[in-house]
Amino acid sequence: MNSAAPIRVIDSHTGGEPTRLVVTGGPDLGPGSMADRLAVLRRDHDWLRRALVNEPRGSDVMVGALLCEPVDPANSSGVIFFNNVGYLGMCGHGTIGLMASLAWLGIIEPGEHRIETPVGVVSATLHNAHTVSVNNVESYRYREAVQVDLPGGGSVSGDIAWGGNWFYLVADHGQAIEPGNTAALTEFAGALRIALNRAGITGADGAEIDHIELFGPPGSEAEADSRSFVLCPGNAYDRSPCGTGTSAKLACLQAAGKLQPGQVWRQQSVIGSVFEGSFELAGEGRIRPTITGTAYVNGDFRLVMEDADPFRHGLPT
Ligand code: PYC
Repeated sequence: MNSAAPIRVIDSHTGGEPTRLVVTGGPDLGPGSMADRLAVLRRDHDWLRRALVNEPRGSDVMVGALLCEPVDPANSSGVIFFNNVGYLGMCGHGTIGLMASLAWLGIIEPGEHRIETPVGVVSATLHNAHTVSVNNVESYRYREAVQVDLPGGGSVSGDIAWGGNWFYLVADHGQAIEPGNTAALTEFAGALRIALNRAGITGADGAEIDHIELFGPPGSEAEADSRSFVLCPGNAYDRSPCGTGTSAKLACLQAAGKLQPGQVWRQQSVIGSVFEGSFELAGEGRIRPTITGTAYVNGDFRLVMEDADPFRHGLPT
């Protein structure tokens, strides 16, 4: 027997990184904040995350998003992001994809929109059908030059920063940040993340550092200031320059006195897509980053979940 679930999704990609947005048919998570609703989604409806982003319907690189009614009606929407292994506090490329998808549906017009996320309210400006600037959550460098020993010998030094997720940012790693080297980069960054966790090195309040960001020179200096490789928690690498990762990078540049408020930083991803970032000072060593990128809608469909299909809710993670 076939049963079509009334769950409609819009697919988009931001600089090559996909976002799959549930626009209707998601579960009722109650009237709480996005952080409260994330807890309900995680506890009672994790099947939706798996159905959307895990194989056989999804893939490791897919980021899912659930569109929610905002708590404050003055805000345009709420959103909860997730991936193949769990939930994200905030997602920069996903917010750009969300805005492009809502514009494609005719739900929002160009201009500024406030969006509730589990880690706070962000504002996003839709410039045209594809180009979006995200004024992200306050970001900061938490620790500077933290040394980590690698399992095969040697060590690296990197900064720990918050940009809406926790990042360990490394420049001096000896790896080539090139599209043909993603398998080796994934292995290196994965080993680094394990080493960090084993050494008990965390973000503030013991938070797990689940994103690793490696930097190198840009493909061409005319295109960007730097090229990066970002390993996400589920071991997929970000095809975009990573909005929260670029926010963490801006916080480190500011803390090191290498970038001034309003100055533009062009961050290139390992596949060559570019985000532009700048910041305002937010006090107490924090910045408010703005990240600009482009997204395109590339799918609009309803999920089908056949009762007889043992994997209708995705493979378990
Ligand atoms: O753009 O912030 C981002 C992001 C986080 C994980 C994947 N993309």
